[in-house]
Amino acid sequence: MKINLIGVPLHLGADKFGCNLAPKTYREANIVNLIESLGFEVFDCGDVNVLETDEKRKYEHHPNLKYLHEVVDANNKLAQKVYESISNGNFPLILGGDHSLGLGSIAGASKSIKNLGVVWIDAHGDINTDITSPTGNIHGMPLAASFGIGHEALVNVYENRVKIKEENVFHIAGRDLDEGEVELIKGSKGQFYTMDKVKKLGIKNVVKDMLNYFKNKVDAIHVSFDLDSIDSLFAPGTGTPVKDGLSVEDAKYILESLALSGMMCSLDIVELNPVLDKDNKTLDIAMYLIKNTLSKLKYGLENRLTA
Ligand code: HAR
Ligand code: MN
Ligand code: MN
Ligand code: MN
Repeated sequence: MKINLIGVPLHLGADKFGCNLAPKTYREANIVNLIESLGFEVFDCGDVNVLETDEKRKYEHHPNLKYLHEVVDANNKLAQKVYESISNGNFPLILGGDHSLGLGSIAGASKSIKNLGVVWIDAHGDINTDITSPTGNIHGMPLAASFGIGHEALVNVYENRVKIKEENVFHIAGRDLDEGEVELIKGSKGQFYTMDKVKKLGIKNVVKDMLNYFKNKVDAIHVSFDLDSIDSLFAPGTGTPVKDGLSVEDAKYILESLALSGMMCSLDIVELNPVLDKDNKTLDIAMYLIKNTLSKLKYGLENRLTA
């Protein structure tokens, strides 16, 4: 098994410049060496090519889906890379870019894995639609679209099918939810462990619930980690920072537990905005989390094989 790096220099889904520079920032910080030092073979698949556009063409394709064509195009390309990586027996590490890339990651992973679970770690719900979104930013919509709710251009990204079951979603660290999102969560079959709930239960119990929930339920789990899930005090370098979030150690514990479970098949790390970062604080956290998570992945594979 190799680690496949896939860069996604996309910011159009956030409509804010900066996170498109993150893949380059990770590479300059020697992410390849870091992963190799853990004993993995790394193959860098390079960056997904993002179409050029300009501000004036934001609403060219839809009045409340900014840069729809460009975001869908990038996600189609990403999905194919993720699909190829997993079906070749490798582990794709997707480096964003804005979180609209979750569309492509999940589309690709769910083509390889029939009954895919998704853990979405995020201050935001990312379950808006073109109708509920107050911003029109597609990075606020990918999770809902993946379980079939939203505009058909997003639901049918890459392939005309619903990618995951709503009940296969486990969302952690939500604390900045829009009205429409709160409504959707009320009647949802998915699991939503908001920050309030995390504080009440403690992170150990959240992880216990998560692993129990997925046991015998899914074939593998895609993990989508938005750096804004971490308290903005520690991780200021994201486009939409929110305070009162996870500690770095909480995030590490969630990700390591998933790696150790042997169920994790792919990982997104999204929303690093190097332009907004302070003293590389957020970059350093991202690198620290990647290092610790991947270092547990081997043990996870052994668990899976001996289970
Ligand atoms: N909920 C808001 C919206 O829909 C903000 C979404 C921000 N999303 C991300 N990804 N940073 O989580 O626009
Ligand atoms: Mn266009
Ligand atoms: Mn997000
Ligand atoms: Mn977010």
